[in-house]
Amino acid sequence: MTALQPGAEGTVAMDNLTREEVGLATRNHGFLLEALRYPVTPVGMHYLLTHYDVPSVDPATWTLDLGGRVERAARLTLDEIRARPSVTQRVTMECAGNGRMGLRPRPLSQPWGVEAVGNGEWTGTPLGPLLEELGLLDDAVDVVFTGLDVGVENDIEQNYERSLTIADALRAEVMLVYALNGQPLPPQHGFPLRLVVPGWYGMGNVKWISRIKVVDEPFDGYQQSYAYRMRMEPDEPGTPVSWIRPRALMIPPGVPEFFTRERSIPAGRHALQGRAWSGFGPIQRVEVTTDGGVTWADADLEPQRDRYGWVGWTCDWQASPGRHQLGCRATDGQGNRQPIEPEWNLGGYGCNAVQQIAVVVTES
Ligand SMILES: Nc1nc2c(c(=O)[nH]1)N[C@H]1C(S)=C(S)[C@@H](COP(=O)(O)O)O[C@H]1N2
Ligand SMILES: [Mo]
Repeated sequence: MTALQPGAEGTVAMDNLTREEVGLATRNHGFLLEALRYPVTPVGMHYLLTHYDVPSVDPATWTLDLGGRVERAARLTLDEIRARPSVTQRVTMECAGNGRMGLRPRPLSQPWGVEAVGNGEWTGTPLGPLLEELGLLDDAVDVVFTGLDVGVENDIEQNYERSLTIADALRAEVMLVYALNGQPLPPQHGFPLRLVVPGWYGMGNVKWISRIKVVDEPFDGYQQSYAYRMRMEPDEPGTPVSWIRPRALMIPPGVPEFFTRERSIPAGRHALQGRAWSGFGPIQRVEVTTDGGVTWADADLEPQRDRYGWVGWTCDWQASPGRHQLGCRATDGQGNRQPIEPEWNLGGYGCNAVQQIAVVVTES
């Protein structure tokens, strides 16, 4: 591996945001916490993360190349893909770096608060049957998805590329997607075709796919074998980032001050509400604190409509005058519960510490 460049994974900062982080943050927006009110996130409010540039794609000439360790390679047009069996799923997508800004020292990358999430209604065709039709050869190991976008990371020029093992690629929920919330994919979300891997952090959902290649050795591309690894030191191999850890978010109550975003709300009874999700299993429990984590109350959960989509929760709050520190935490079906403090790792991945919201309650 080449030496680390400033801004490559493995460089950190303590205090003020750098110019580069702010530059990334103006391109890659989070969603708006008040948009938690919508069961399906409106397209323009879904978070956005693009490593390089949105590529220019001509739908008239675009094709998807399928090949490698298969019996029958194929080339499909968008119309041919759309003519295949279609499925629509609500899936909560979250960037693996969500929550990164809570770390000290702070890994230098896209500086996410807690807003790198959205619950989209994705329409596409299941990947598994398509791979079966191609005829996977016995020595097939990984399926590599190549995006049309090109850039440089850690001195390496590359197309954005990620792989799935054959077993992961054949999961029934994994799909090739051409529509979001009933509209053709917008350019920034991967037009004309992207991968959606329900339950996994965002990096696996390759946008602007133009090639799917089955390979007979574990794929070792940059985004697979170097980036998106849980590790403490740059020269450790680490473990791959995959399933989304549990998280609950709350619609910040009351009204914000313009610049500080500090909240104020009149004393009285308020219904706190939000959403929770986890890749590991259905949400079992959401707890709410209004005293900075001293006491926790159980929120009421809506039935979980979609296995990989978020679930709504509400919790009554009798707000008394003064300053209050609000928070919420989710526990999933495998017993994973959000920590109060994020666990540090070099890339700043999987930082699912509880969201904290300071609210000033005024005399009503
Ligand atoms: N081709 C390509 N696919 C990509 C990316 C990218 O930069 N290029 N970013 C990944 C990351 S890190 C995330 S979090 C999600 C974001 O998807 P969205 O922008 O549609 O929300 O896309 C993933 N797929
Ligand atoms: Mo991401």
